[in-house]
Amino acid sequence: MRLSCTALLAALSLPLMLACGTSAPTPSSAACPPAVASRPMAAPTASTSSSAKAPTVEQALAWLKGADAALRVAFVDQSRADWINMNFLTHDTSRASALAADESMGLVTRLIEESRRFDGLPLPADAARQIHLLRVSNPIVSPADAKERAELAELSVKMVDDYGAAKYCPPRLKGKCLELPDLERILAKTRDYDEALDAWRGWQRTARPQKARFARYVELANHGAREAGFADTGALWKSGYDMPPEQLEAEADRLWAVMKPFYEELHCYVRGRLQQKYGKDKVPDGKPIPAHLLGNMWAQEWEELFDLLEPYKGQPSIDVGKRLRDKKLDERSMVRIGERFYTSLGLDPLPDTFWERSLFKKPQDRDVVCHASAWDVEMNDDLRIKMCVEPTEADLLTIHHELGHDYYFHAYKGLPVLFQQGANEGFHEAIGDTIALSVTPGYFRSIGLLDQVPTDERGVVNVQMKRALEKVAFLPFGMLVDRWRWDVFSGKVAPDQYEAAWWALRTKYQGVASPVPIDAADFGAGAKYHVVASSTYVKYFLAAIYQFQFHRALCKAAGHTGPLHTCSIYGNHEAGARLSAMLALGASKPWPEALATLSGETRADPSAMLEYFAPLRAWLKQQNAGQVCGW
Ligand code: X8Z
Ligand code: ZN
Repeated sequence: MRLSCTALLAALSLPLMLACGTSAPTPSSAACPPAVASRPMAAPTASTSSSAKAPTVEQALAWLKGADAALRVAFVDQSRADWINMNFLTHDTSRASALAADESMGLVTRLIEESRRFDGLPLPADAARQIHLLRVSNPIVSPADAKERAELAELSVKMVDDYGAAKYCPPRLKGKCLELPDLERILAKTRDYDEALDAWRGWQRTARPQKARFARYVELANHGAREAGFADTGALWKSGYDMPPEQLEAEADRLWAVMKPFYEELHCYVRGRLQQKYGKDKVPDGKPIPAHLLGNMWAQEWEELFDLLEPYKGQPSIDVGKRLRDKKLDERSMVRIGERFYTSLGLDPLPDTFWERSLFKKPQDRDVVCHASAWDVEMNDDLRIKMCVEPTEADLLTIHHELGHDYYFHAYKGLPVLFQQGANEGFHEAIGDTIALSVTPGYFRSIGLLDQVPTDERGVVNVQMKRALEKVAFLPFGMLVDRWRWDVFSGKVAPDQYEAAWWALRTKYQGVASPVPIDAADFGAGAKYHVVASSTYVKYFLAAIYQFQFHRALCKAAGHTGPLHTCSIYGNHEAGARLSAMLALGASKPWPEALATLSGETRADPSAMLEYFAPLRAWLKQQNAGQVCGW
């Protein structure tokens, strides 16, 4: 099942990394034996026989119990293999991961097929929901054909592994190579057009060999999705939101339409400042911004440019990164800071095994997948993160993000496996970010990471600008990654158009342009982790909206009365209890019900985000007066 940036690895992002050791539980009922023997995939099954007579509700429930047990075993096996692989990228760990993926995909495909027998039965709501989730929660459903399944598993693992091990070796460095974190650091720090271009281009190039693999993966994944009854893999992805797939797209459009004017105002201001820095020949009026100038490999978050974009100079510093470095806080200490926020809400401390088993620091002696992720390998509070932490404010916030996943895992660990997911995928992504919204300058001062808190209007605008460069700037990228994949999966975009379609979307939504001529041999989309890792993306767009809604609700529960941007729920147990109640539901209820437990609302509502940023928005409007905005 899909889950966050959890381990899902290779393609099959299972819901959670389940528990219960290696010996598999036995299905509980002999009346309608599920296709799940002690090792998933072990034996042919009676239940797939179409000649069986109509099953009963009791048989369906017994089957579900067996399915739950078998999924747990398969997911734990896969998760463990993925953990090892992503922490030690070698030929053999990759093979082990692919074999585990093959098994768990095979199991899911078979269970989906078997579950058809129960269609039309008057099942209890919980059981019907589990069967629904079985069908929609795995981003990749393998074809029934064993050869195709093995090929899909191998391709999926190979793409992630190559992403993790990719390097750019510029001739000028004479054999020394740069990895993604090095290139990201260059983009964040340099203000030299050509140096940024070199780092950006170097990384883009690494994705070229992935393109043919990805095209084949699309064919195979679509084959599986169609066998499972979906129009294509994109339709499968859009089916996980308790609404028809087309409605999800319309819902994303609705939210984007509300937020777009704000994004355009921010874009306008940023372009103006970049013109001052680089000149109008490099950053022309009325045109998209070159994609390598925004301080981030994908131009998805722009906060690294804060030094260039700071509205008011001479305000108290809000640069926590410098203090982290001055204090020489190591990776573990940074994660402890994150944990302390959650425990201040009355949530449990992380288990000892979290500290023993997580990866916090980029190893020097081997390749790993550095993209941050959160795990529960044994689905039994075996919480972990895997992250190449750097002493920066961005990474401190990402730690809060990842711990949000872990606290979700922890809250729902007692539920049936198929409920061990977020209320929807966007919820999973929103939890840690909701907490991070309470990581305010005032909070940083209280833990000794800032000396002074900006209080006057100018200081507030500075703080808001920094947040908007992260949150508002992100919105269009959050939208477009899956728009591109939906079009690829539906066949609207063929492999020879991958690159052109990618840039068309980036220009349309983000207002950024490729700094080099578009070349069909490139694979810009494949230079993004989630694309090669089968990790869905529109969840982050939704999460960006939800988190402000969650924040507003938790602030209300905490008794906060001032403007939303001044609220921190740090230390508030009432807010913690509210949050925990929603987390504990997992995916057991449709997401509007989960939302209602937290906020009383049943719809995504961008008004909270707009309310939060009201001071900045008013300021931007003044700044942009008389400017020609848009692209
Ligand atoms: O992938 C992530 C997290 C792990 S779920 C670090 N994020 C997206 C990205 O990096 O592209 C968080 C924000 C968007
Ligand atoms: Zn995440």
